[in-house]
Amino acid sequence: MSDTFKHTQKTAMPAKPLHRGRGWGWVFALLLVACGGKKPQSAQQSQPQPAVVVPTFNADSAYHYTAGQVAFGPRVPNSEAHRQCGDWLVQTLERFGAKVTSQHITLRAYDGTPLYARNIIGSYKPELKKRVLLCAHWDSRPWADADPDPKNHRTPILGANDGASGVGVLLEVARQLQAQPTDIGIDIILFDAEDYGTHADEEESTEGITWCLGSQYWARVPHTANYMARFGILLDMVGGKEARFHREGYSDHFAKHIVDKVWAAAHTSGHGQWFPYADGGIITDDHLPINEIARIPCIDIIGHYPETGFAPTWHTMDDTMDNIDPAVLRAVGQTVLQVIYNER
Ligand code: AHN
Ligand code: ZN
Repeated sequence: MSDTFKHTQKTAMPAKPLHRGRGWGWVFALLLVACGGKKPQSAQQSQPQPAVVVPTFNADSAYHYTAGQVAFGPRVPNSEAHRQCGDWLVQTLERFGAKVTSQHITLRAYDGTPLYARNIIGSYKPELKKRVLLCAHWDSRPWADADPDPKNHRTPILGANDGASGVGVLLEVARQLQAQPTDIGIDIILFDAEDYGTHADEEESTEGITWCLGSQYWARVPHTANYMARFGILLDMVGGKEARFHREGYSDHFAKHIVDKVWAAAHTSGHGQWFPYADGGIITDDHLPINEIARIPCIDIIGHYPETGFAPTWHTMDDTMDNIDPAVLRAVGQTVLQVIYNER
């Protein structure tokens, strides 16, 4: 159908417009000569920019990629499920056309445990200088230390929301990037060892952050020398039922212009109700080393809840697929697409 329409349009046009076009063309050429070959200012400004077509985020795909990670079981560093999920993430990004780099690193947890960790970076248009960084953590917490039942305080969690949701959204973004490339380069960074921070029963260290170990490493030793991006967006806990996204404190401190840009994009794309212009408090997360160490302005889109701040399933046995809402994944995913397809 559309082929026929295009064909009809092409063949229906010629005679009159061609003639008229040639006539005005001479006048325009004379004008150019008269102006010394430079187009007048007003003509330059009125050049129409081709309209950006932002692709439609598929929330069912993002949900499926979230479930795909959870199906491995808890992705706790040093476990078999963690190893297997890491391989699957690399394969999936490669299948979606990214150039994938892995940083295999041994990190030291706060309790001395060596963590055999892996940061996974999927790059699109790696040759371009104009870049945006999108990130999430792919590991899950080794303990349900916020579970209402103390018997679970040493049991690993599934981390459907806390970990898998952000990665699920980014895998769907990767699929979209393969189908329709952006003008700029994109790096999707999946950080490891975010959630091996101090157990709730123990004293939090006063020197250094025990969380975000993978991102702290990457911020010191990026996957390419002298790496730089215009800005970064971190997704954390972006699938929980009833979530809202408030402006996070470090994001507003280090990258207020990016928070403004992203919140405006949420409203433009019709998801404003999920992104109120409200204060979400300050949260130590993977965006902090990216701002402080790598010096890239990076914001955190993180689910916010009225009483607790974090989701009620946070670090509990209830952080399962049953508590993931595709509508929340969509609000975040479509907003991210709205931002990156408008960068040039
Ligand atoms: C702290 O609890 C210090 N930061 C929250 C970062 C986090 C944990 N994100 C997901 N899990
Ligand atoms: Zn966590």
